[in-house]
Amino acid sequence: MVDISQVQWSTRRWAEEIETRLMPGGAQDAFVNVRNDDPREFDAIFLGGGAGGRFGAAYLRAMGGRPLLVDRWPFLGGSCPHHACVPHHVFSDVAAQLLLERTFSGQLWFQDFTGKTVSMLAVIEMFRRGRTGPHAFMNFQSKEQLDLEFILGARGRIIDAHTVAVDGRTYRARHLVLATGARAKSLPIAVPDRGGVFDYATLVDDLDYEPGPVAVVVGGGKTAIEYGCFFNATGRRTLIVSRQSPLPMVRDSDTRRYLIERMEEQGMEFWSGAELTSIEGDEHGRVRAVMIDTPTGEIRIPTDFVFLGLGEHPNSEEAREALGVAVDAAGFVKVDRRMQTSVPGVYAVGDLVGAPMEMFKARKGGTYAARNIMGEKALYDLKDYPDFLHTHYEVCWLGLGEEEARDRYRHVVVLKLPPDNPDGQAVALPAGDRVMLYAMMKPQLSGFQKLVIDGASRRILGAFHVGYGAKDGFQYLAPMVRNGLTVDELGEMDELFLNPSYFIQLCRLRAGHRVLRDL
Ligand code: FAD
Ligand code: KPC
Repeated sequence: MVDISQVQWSTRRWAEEIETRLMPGGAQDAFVNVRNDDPREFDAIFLGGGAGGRFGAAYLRAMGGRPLLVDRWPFLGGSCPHHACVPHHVFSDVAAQLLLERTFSGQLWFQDFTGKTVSMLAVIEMFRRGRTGPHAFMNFQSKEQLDLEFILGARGRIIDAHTVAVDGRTYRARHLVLATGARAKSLPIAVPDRGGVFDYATLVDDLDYEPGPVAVVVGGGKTAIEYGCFFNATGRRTLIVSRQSPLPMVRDSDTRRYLIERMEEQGMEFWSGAELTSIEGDEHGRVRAVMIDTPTGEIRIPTDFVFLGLGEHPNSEEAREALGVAVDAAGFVKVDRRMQTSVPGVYAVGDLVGAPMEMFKARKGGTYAARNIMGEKALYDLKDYPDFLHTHYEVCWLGLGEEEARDRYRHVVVLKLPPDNPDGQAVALPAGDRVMLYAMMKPQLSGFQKLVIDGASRRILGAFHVGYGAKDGFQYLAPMVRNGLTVDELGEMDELFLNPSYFIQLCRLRAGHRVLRDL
């Protein structure tokens, strides 16, 4: 172990130290940042230093408590910077950039992209090299700015509700916070053992060859579509194989249709009602082909690259065995609104406790556990929250889709862009940041937006946006909508025109009507 409690490392030094520990055969000794001169007992051990554990520990420390963070990886921040959100955003940036390159290939200053394939391996190796930057910052910020104590690069073993063994020592605390996250689900069929089948984690850790011309993606949820769009944008034939129709979480059919049409336009193939039934390996044990059961029969697809986007499984086994915490049918740890498990004094947060599998829930859950441990009665109320995903676009939404709104309200009004044009021609709106070239030269690619309104109360019920740059706005819009934001109030806001979402101006154009009308 390396005792770092008395040293102050720069982010560069942290990056070097982390890199050696991530390399095969590199250093394996743990970083121990524990103040042995502090006589106080720990208020909580956070087992897992991802978003949930790190934010929980930081909040508890800020309240004057003494947390100890333990993570098996040599950095804090967890799967988000290593396997999940950060690589996903890298790949989605690549997909958006390549949509632009392919759409305007050979025009203006764009190079001729005809028939070109972009190296996936090069993008992934670039990410592998770059990810230690955020890792290093997480350690630096946690130690030098947030004043956190931690042990990194060593697995924690739960002894009881107050005790964890790490790196040959035991640590005791008044409380235990389980924050061990989740892992990708695997396929219930035999998989060739020498490579070719990946999930979001193994893709970035293990890919060591340039995938061939066909990518088979299994699943229809966020990860399947996000990674599928990346594979497609690099120039590969991309099949999305799913039992159900893709993107069920986008609960507005106009928005979903716009997204699917755009992806199909880029050549993506949606094989819905289908199932991958077997994977064929070659003589070296690498994937050679897959069999897909479709509504019209079984089809063999030659490929050397299969990506699984099947959802996640909680890392709850150890807590169940050591403590007997109650879990649901899928293995997620059950918690109450204080983030307490069924075992007194033991809390759980983040992906370990189930949907939504999002950063805000992990981070906020951590802070609610901390507040309760520190004696406050803090109830986490998971209210209507905004959501997003990427295709080649950024897609954001909140509240009700049009169909759901019509089921619940009598006078539903819809404001949307582009309008349904009588001759079916694409309209050069919405136009805004990052879609101006599309608006001028390929209008059907310039995005889609929709507001769903209750005409009787004039309240906003839902908002949907396909484009770029609206994600930040949705974070702030969501609580306003929850608090009853009306068309009139939204129309009264000051837009920074040409802004990514046209909601303000659309509302202003209609707010004068006593009886609201569609637009
Ligand atoms: P994690 O961050 O996974 O942390 C768990 C930690 O526990 C890990 O660091 C692990 O090493 C440690 N651990 C486990 N067992 C032990 C043990 N016994 N001893 C020591 N340490 C242990 N969410 C968003 O909001 N935005 C996004 O863009 C986004 N993109 C995503 C993309 C993908 C592909 C995926 C899969 C998820 C994405 N998410 C995104 C979800 C987000 O990554 C998770 O919700 C979040 O990382 C969960 O944080 P956590 O703290 O619960 O778990
Ligand atoms: C990009 C970045 O900030 C690293 S991922 C965040 C991990 S954490 O702050 O612990 O939620």
